[in-house]
Amino acid sequence: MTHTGPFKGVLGSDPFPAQAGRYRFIWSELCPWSHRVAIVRQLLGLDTVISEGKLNPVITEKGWQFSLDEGDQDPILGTTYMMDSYLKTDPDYAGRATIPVIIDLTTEKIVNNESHDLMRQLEMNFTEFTKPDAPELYPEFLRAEIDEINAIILEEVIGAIYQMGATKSQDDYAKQYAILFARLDQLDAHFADHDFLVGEQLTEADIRLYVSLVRFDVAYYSMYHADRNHLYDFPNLWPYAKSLYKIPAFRETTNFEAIKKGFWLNNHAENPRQIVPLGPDTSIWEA
Ligand SMILES: N[C@@H](CCC(=O)N[C@@H](CS)C(=O)NCC(=O)O)C(=O)O
Repeated sequence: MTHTGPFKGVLGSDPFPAQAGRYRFIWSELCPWSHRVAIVRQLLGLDTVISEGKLNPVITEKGWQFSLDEGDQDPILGTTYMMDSYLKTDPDYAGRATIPVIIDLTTEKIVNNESHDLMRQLEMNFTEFTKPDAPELYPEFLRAEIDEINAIILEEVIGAIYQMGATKSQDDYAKQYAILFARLDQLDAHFADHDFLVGEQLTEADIRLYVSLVRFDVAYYSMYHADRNHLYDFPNLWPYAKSLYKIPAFRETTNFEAIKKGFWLNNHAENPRQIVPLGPDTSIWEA
């Protein structure tokens, strides 16, 4: 965690000390990168310490907008677009205003805009504020294994899915499809006799996998043609995903309607008619 640059501050270290009420987490339920930070925040009980602002999952021509709030403004920051905070942090900023971010309310500037950093900083630097029964999501004795599986998930699950969505080459699509389903089959076999990805406990690796699994049937299966089978067809991966969904921090941050709207309405090339599918039936997650 030795990043530099205007958006690479470290929460919980000078000049951004861990403090209750000082920071605001900005995200959208559509976004898997946001979702993983949202789960960490709630799982650790930091939702009482760090407030949240939610953006509309449907992006506008001016980027992410606070149109779920009255007056189309974040009630604390008074801003309309995510870009407003990027420009407040760096007036010359010319890149994309991505989410998630955490904002320092004393300056209304962004501390950090990288979900990997935000997860780790909350896990490791806010321990004085975490609830007493909070899980240790990146325990020292499992770190090597967690790092290894995180890299695999990034490349062979999320990475393969996004490449399948982006490529214009049939061969490349087929290659990524093979990588993705080989990995999902391997994970399915793993969960035949394990409850978690690493060790005997919930870790951040499970959170990173969950945010892809929960989007699989409602978005990736049809939009990115990740369609060899549904998530619910896997004998072990499906019960594993549902067991995570039973945990309030996972379930309460999962909004299938927002995910569907975001994926289907933000991808004009894939969905030129702008219809949001009514299926699949997501009530099966509750069973
Ligand atoms: N590296 C970033 C990536 C975040 C990201 O790609 N966010 C997407 C939404 S899921 C975004 O804000 N895209 C807006 C844009 O590209 O304009 C992270 O993991 O935090």
